[in-house]
Order: sequence, then C-alpha cells, then structure tokens
Amino acid sequence: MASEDFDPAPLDPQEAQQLAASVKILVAGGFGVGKTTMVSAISEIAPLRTEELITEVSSGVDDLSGVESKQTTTVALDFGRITIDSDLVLYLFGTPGQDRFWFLWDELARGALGAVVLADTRRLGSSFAAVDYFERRGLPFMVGVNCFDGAPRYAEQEVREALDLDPHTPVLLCDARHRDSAKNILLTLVWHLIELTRRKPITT
Ligand SMILES: Nc1nc2c(ncn2[C@@H]2O[C@H](COP(=O)(O)OP(=O)(O)OP(=O)(O)O)[C@@H](O)[C@H]2O)c(=O)[nH]1
Ligand SMILES: [Mg+2]
Repeated sequence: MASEDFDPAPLDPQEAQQLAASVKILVAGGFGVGKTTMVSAISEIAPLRTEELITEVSSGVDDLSGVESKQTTTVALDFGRITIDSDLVLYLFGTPGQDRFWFLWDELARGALGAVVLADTRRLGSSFAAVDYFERRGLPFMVGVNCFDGAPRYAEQEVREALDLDPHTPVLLCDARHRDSAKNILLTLVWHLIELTRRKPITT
C-alpha cells in the first residue's frame, strides 16, 4: 500500500468507542532489522530496552551475516508507548530478533491486537519466521520495509511476493530511525485493524 493511497473513512462513534482503548502492539522481525530503533524513535516515554553486547558467545550460535557491525542485541524486549489521540494509546513491545529467544515470543504476543513485522531488503529471509508466526497465530500484522542506507530498493509488490503475503496485508516502506515514518507504520496498522473489524465486527 502506498502512503498516498492511505485515505480511510472516518470512524463512526460506535467504532471510536470500541477502539477507546490501550492496545498492545508487537514490533517483530528478524535479527537486526531495526525493532529497537523503531520503538525508541517513536516512544513518548523513555523506552525500556534490554540490550546486551554481542560477544564471542554469539558467534556460531547467532547468524550475524549482513549485520556484522552490530554491537548490541535485544535479549528480552523493548517497551514504549505512543498516544495516538485521547481515545487510543498504543503500547509497543519489541521482540528479540535472535532465534535463541523465540521462547519469549508467545509470552510477548499474549494480548496483542496486532504486529508490525520489520524487514530489511538485504536479508528479507530473516523476517520469514515472524510472518509465519503471526499467520499461524491469526494475529493481524503489516510489514514495514526498513530502508537501510545502501540497501536494495524493491517495490512494495516485490516485497509482497518475496514474503508471500496475503493481498490484504499492508506493506509500507519506512525508516525506523524517524519518528514520523514509524508513526505512519503504526497508523497504517491501526487502520488495518479497523478495516478487519469492519469486515468481521467484534462480538461481546
Ligand atoms: N541506516 C539505517 N540504520 C538503521 C536503521 N534502523 C536501524 N538501524 C541501525 O541498525 C542497527 C540495528 O538496529 P536495532 O534497532 O538494534 O535492530 P533490532 O531489530 O532491534 O535488533 P535485534 O534486537 O538484535 O534483533 C542499529 O545500529 C541501528 O542504528 C535504518 O532504518 N537505517
Ligand atoms: Mg532489538
């Protein structure tokens, strides 16, 4: 979805009331795709980070190819918060990216309404597992293609095909370092959740 196509219909009062909530959102994706960077860029509170130095212990255990210059990695989670408006506050939980921390994902995903899967075009495959995880769990998600400097640029459709995404799954290019770009990603996810609710209303 190109950002210029992003023109959702306004919420009716009932929808606004349904959404008057604190919403838990996961920021997921492969190792080093920019999850911690995005949560930090957008959080209005000092983000909680659990970064540890990547040591020799990692070599042979974690796949550092393509991100050899990376010095720290998330070992538990990132946490941040953003107020979209008076009715909607998003609580952001960034997942750890390395395979050995997969066991934390189920706990982190509990209660989440949706997810952003970040992808790096130099290593798209590193985000397959996250796409697969949310598809299997039935948790709505969108893909944010984090445009690293010097990384190949692909059209949205090419990324969609490479990740074998459902046609309704939004795909948006972004720069995880920039607040406005990160906010655009989250707003796109929120509108995606609203669209899904419109197709299949929440029953209480
Ligand atoms: N050029 C550029 N660098 C970025 C971007 N996003 C993140 N980085 C850098 O890439 C590195 C990795 O970012 P992180 O935010 O730690 O990635 P992560 O996905 O949280 O990594 P793990 O938690 O280890 O899986 C950091 O050094 C960032 O400064 C980007 O959009 N462009
Ligand atoms: Mg991280």
